[in-house]
Amino acid sequence: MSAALITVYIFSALCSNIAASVTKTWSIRQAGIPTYRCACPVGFSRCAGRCLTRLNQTANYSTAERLCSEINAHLFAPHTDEENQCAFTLRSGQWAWLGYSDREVEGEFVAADGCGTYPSTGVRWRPDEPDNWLGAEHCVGMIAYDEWNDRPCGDNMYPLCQLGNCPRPECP
Ligand SMILES: [Ca+2]
Ligand SMILES: [Ca+2]
Repeated sequence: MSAALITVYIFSALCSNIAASVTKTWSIRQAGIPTYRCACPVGFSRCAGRCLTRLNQTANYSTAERLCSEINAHLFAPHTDEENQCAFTLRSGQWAWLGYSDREVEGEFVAADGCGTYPSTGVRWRPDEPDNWLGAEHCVGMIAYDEWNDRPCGDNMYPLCQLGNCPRPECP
């Protein structure tokens, strides 16, 4: 499939999702039921329909995972370009941990939200990444632009946390 076809496909899928979400929200409002399911708790901001926050302390990867879980969240695993831009904005120029790691199987980057894996040949990687440098890089950070890099899990970065697992919330 060509890149153009893939783009059209993704765009179509996004549009149909948005249309379904808008219809759902409208229906809920019509019925007079509060739309609290679609609001983010205090401390989280909404971006691309996700409830996200950047913690205010750096930590290694396993501690970052724990800190997110302490607020009933997990490390943010962007799945779309829009979500990836949310991560870029949220990190505000700081090094930040994302919810992907290949700690279990080298080269298989598993999403922290349970929504599958991201290929090591994907477009979100920084050029020449992931390189598993010195055989010791198994955790994914965003440290330059909006690009991903596999890094040693012992690095200290700001955790980006996200609410919600698979299946993903239906809110727009
Ligand atoms: Ca690795
Ligand atoms: Ca690397």
